[in-house]
Amino acid sequence: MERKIACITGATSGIGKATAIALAKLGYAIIATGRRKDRLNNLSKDLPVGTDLLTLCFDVREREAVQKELRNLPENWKNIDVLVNNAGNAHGLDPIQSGNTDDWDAMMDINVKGLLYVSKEIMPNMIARKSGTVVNIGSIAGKEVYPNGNVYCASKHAVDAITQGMRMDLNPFGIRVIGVHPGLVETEFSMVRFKGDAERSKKVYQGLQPLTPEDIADTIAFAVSRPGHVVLADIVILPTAQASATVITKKL
Ligand code: NDP
Ligand code: 8X3
Repeated sequence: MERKIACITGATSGIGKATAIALAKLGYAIIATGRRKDRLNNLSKDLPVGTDLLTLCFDVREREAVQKELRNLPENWKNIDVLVNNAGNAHGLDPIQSGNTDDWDAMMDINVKGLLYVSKEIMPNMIARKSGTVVNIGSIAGKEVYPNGNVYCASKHAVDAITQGMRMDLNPFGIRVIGVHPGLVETEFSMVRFKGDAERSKKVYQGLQPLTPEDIADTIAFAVSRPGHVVLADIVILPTAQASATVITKKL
């Protein structure tokens, strides 16, 4: 197969790491990004033997760092075929009136602006080649709002809006834009949201069978491997125990 390149942001854990593995299994060369250098350095051990891997360590919030890393890709890594905008997280779960402004900044800066900064660097090459697939990881929180989810939900609603806008604006260039909106997936997500409170994080997934990062990665791999004339535009994926952002059946 002709060498194809997938760039996955936030590939150091959870959905991003599972997606790197799933796309590598499809034969993609992988650009994996994240802030934790040790995780990036160890990633190759979890990828299929022989995977062509380039790791880039940067914070998606830092516009200049994003530009520096992505504008200086080695020549044979410039033609990215698939971009998975996955880096993101929730910070806190508080009523709006007692929300922490640093948490608000983090969510808007990472989930929304970070996705834009990365996309801005990668879209021109796709446009020039009139080819490419962008997968934006939204959330059920981008389709519905739940109590105390306020700013996280706003950030993911913004991802949904940006995804729809990208699909329209990139349409003349034959670029596919896919929105993937998961419900509860057991990853490091809740540990980040609850700032390292392991007990509280575990409770989120107790009494139900949550999705695994591999469930989402399989879906992404399926979506990107459809024939070029097919775009799975908008995918909501929930665990069976979850009917909506707020309706969840737990057997405790
Ligand atoms: P994880 O916490 O396991 O992974 C988050 C990834 O994002 C890590 O690789 C992390 O890498 C990266 N990341 C976070 N902040 C930054 C930053 N500032 N700069 C660069 N990379 C960053 O969580 P998930 O795998 O669950 O989350 C992945 C995506 O899926 C997120 O967008 C999340 O909102 C979304 N999602 C998650 C759901 C869930 O229930 N888990 C459900 C719906 C959507 P590092 O720390 O090394 O920088
Ligand atoms: C993550 C899913 O419901 O915890 O986006 O917000 S939820």
